[in-house]
Amino acid sequence: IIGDNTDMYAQAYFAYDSKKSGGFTVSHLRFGKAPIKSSYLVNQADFVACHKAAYVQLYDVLEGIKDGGTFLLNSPWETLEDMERELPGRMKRTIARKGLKFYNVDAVKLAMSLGLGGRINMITQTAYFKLANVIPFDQAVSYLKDSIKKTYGKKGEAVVNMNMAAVDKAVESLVEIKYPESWADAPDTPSLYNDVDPYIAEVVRPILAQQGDKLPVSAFEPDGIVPLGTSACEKRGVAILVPEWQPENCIQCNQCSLVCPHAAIRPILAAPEELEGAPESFVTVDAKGKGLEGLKFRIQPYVMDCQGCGSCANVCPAKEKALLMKPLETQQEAQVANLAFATEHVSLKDDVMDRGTLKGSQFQQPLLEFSGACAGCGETPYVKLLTQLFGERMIVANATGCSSIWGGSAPVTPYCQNKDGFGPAWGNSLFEDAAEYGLGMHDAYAQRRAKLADTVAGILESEGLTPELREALQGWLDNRDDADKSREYGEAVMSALSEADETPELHELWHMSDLFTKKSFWVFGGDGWGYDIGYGGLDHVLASGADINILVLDTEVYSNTGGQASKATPLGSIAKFAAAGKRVKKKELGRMVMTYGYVYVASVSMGADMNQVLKAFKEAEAYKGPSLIIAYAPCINQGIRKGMGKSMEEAKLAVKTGYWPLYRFNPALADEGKNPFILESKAPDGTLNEFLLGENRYAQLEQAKPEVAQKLREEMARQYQERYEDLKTLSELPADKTGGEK
Ligand SMILES: Cc1ncc(C[n+]2csc(CCOP(=O)(O)OP(=O)(O)O)c2C)c(N)n1
Ligand code: SF4
Ligand code: SF4
Ligand code: SF4
Repeated sequence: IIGDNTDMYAQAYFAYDSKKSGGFTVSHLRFGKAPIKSSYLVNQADFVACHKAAYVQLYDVLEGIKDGGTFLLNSPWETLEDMERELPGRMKRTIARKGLKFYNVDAVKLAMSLGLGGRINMITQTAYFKLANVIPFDQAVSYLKDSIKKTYGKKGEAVVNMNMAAVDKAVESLVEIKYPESWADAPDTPSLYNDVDPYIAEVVRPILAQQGDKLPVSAFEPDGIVPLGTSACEKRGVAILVPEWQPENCIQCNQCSLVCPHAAIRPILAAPEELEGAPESFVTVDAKGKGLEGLKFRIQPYVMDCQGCGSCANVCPAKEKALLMKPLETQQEAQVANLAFATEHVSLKDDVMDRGTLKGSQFQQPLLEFSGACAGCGETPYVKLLTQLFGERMIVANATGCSSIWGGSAPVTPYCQNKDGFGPAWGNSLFEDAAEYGLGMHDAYAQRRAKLADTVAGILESEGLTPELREALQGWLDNRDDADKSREYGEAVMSALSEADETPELHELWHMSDLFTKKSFWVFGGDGWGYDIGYGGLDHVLASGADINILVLDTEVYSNTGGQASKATPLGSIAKFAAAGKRVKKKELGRMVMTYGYVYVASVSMGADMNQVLKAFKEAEAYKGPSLIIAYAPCINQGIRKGMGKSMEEAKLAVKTGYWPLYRFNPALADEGKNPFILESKAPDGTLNEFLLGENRYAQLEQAKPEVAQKLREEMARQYQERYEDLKTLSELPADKTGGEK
């Protein structure tokens, strides 16, 4: 606005942390009468705005503000009393010592009241123009309104009107905070964190606070090794609304926990004696279900890790919702204390229920937690579930893409370990080579385990072994390809070894102990990887026959780089490089791969059928050969109009309308004389149009080119009906005509 409507020169840069949307962003804006020839970030500012209340604690947002500058805060704190209580001492001192003009706007409250949810940008921009006085305010308002029409016009009139109202009302919400001089000597506020681990205190915390550039090289380990599970220290506290559990309504299905993209809501099972001394608000009910007799049940929200998407509450199937979204500040104190109590006093009960069931899987510790994914992300719930099923023996090769960013970006890692120190071993190489990278890991392990088997066989030929050790070694040799038994016999070998006399062979065995348990090999990536850039490798690995599992997280665009079209982008969808709607249909990766006959293939959608996802994951893992699972993953790039909190509902609609088919192709069934192909979705229900118009990627074409959109939609409906009929025919073929073989 300034660059286009004044005679001033303007320049803007953005600096981000490594989180996906919802992370920390600084917009550096510089303008003036003289041409701008430098390309530096702003480090001395006249005006600083902080748009998230939680950031006053996490960052030194006033670093570099000029004497007499202006500070605009968006927070629910409107009075001096609120500010006295909430602002850290360091911030108060800067405000007073630099004589800042200090304003607050409760933009969230206003945005909520206008139906804008957490979208506060028009309110804060208006407040900026009011305070900064760069352009006469009336003119600024009219420029803002023009920009609204330009930016949001395609999203429909309702969105435009809400944003117009935001501009009109913003100034009413602006209050000046008259602070006392005594703030100049405000004492330091105690740190929010009690970090005992020096790596967290000395490396992670400064990087999280955007002070990483100031760390000396010597702060890092020379070998580059970093601890795991460090996302747990973040406690970002960025959700506006968080779930509150209503125990009386809960049917204990654990679906909330399954769908949470951030592992920020979990069921807890407690023995009555563990509840002694529990806080009053640590409410529990009798646990329901076989194997849970005598235990108490509770749903525990992790409110400081929650991203506020609302997916848990939306998916809750209880007759009266058992989760209600409430402002963070109403929940924080009690739930932080409840979580601390649970962590310290209640043990994890992961052996009371079959971990392969929906409910039982959620009593397992997720070994992916608090990742940097966007609120409501459709990718993370799949991977989190995999870690609950196989995490302690998973080896993961991750393609570059969102999953490598939310899965492993400095300074924290969301992959963690269980109480015995086991968890997914995870690596990211390149965008284009994840499958080959995974195959390399697989082959290296195969080679090393073959060596272990030789060593064990050699030892078994020797004399003088204790009966326990002999039995354990033989048991391992006979069951080394069975996940549970290989671990059990491996543990038996280890305990028998500790009693045995040390010989060079037994010593060697000791050093190979990480190989006893059969590993579970996984390759993860998005559709840009799996359908396009990594496709050659994916095909090669599937064709190799190796026992390796590939999960394609299909957001139908290259999500990490902002939504470019891939071969998975469907006909009629707008994407970058397909601005006028894609004119060719989506590549049918699953059907192509099924032609091999010996590859396990599944197409799944968590929001549509959670149990089918579980079945596919378990079958793929158990299948002694290559597997491919293609998972429908809602994403912010799709522009779901109901919001990302409804991503599970959207994924359900995708299946009902015939847009996304559900099936499993299990070659192991062919060995039993059965048809390996099982179609698990019904015929398109005729509501495809409603589904498509609920997502900007389709609705925008309707607005821009209604006739083209209409034609493409008709073509889509025809194609999806035809695909359904093809799949139905395949599912009804006699077993020997389906091509499934090992
Ligand atoms: C060879 C190569 N080209 C381009 C990139 C830039 N790049 C990084 S992630 C990404 C998009 C990944 O999209 P997708 O595989 O669909 O995964 P998603 O982000 O959707 O999970 C691109 C283009 C890269 N890292 N390497
Ligand atoms: S609101 Fe979203 S992030 Fe928070 S607990 Fe629910 S599902 Fe998880
Ligand atoms: S989804 Fe609802 S009913 Fe099910 S466990 Fe969670 S809170 Fe309870
Ligand atoms: S897949 Fe989409 S929603 Fe998930 S982290 Fe990436 S951009 Fe965000």
